[in-house]
Amino acid sequence: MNVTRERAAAVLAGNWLGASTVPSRGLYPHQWSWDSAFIAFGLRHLSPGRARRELRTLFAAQWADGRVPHIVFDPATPPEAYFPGPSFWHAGRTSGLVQPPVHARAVLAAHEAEPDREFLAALYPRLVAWHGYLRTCRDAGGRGLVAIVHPWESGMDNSPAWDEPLTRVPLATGFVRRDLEHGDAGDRPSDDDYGRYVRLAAAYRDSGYQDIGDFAVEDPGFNALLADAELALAEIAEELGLPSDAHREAAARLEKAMQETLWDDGFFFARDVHTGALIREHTCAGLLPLVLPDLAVAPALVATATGPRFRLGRVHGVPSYDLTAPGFDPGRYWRGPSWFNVGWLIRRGLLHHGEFALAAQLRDDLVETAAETGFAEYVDPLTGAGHGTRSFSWTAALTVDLLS
Ligand code: 2M8
Repeated sequence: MNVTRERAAAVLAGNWLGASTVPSRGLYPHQWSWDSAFIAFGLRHLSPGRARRELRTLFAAQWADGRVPHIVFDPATPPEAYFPGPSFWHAGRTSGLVQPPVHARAVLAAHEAEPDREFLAALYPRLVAWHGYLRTCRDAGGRGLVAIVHPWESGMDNSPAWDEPLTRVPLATGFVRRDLEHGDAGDRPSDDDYGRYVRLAAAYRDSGYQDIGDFAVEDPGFNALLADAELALAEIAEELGLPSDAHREAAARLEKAMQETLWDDGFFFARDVHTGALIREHTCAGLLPLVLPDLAVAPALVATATGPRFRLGRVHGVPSYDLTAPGFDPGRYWRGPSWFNVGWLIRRGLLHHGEFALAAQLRDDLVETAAETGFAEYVDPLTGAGHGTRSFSWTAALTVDLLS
């Protein structure tokens, strides 16, 4: 076995709780939704049974309305280990927010690693309900696109694209940030960001997790991943001998709506649902539609990715934010650093669109950077230096996948 793969497997073993994996032992001591999907992509090569278990555990916490919660709290972990913990959410063992829907692809990949019809049949209706919740309850703009109601739902918490819509949200005070006990303040979101996150989450909680509040944004990353997930669901349906047209049509509708309403000047931008305006920040979320195999504008989007804003192929990974923007910060969370899940997704997109040399280069860089940084949470795109926590699960899992 390759040494890096062995080290990555050890990280995943160390972060395994028995039925799910924590993103990291100190900073994120519970189960996170999209982390678990990325983790399953790696686990399937090491232990397909553990990959299935990871996903089953997450979906066991699915709400009756179909939403898959963004955090499932581990009952054995002290509640004060993470803020906001279980008592904040008033939602039993879970939070009430969601995260990008990468799960259908992960379920399909786990099945492909070791076919298990019972697993597939059990997860299929849950995935249908999950996507159904997003498409119906979250179409706040009426454009056929999902709106996220909190920056945490994008998975890219302090993305510069959220700065403008967040100006409407007052600051909460009187809480203690547990994240700063584990992370360097310069690598994490600011106190002002946190104040707004907490206020927004509390307002959503107090509405019974129903009302679209001050923050509602159509994120191209989230919507592209949902379209891709619908395509994966179509494949799952076919595998089960069920009709799949509705899933392919849902994917096509999402792609059309993104193309018609979020695409401008060679890029996919987020839209602020309250103002109706595009948020003209170039973040890595706008590159994620590359995961869609029949994306007509792929050549133009690849040109943006390889151009001065992202310099794909000439920096480490895929920068989370425009390298030419005055606010670009190579070490601060989602405001510049390269994240491994994004690099892994973009590599898949490059393969779809015939960019084989660039995809191979990105793969080699991701594996090398992951190994050199001890599976860092994110890295400086200009130097490759690690930032955030180390022994981070999705970095390790996606490295296993790239090496398998
Ligand atoms: C980060 O988000 C959480 C809140 O959900 C946090 O900052 O505490 C993000 O990077 C998110 O994408 C990720 O899923 C989560 C756990 O790794 O951490």
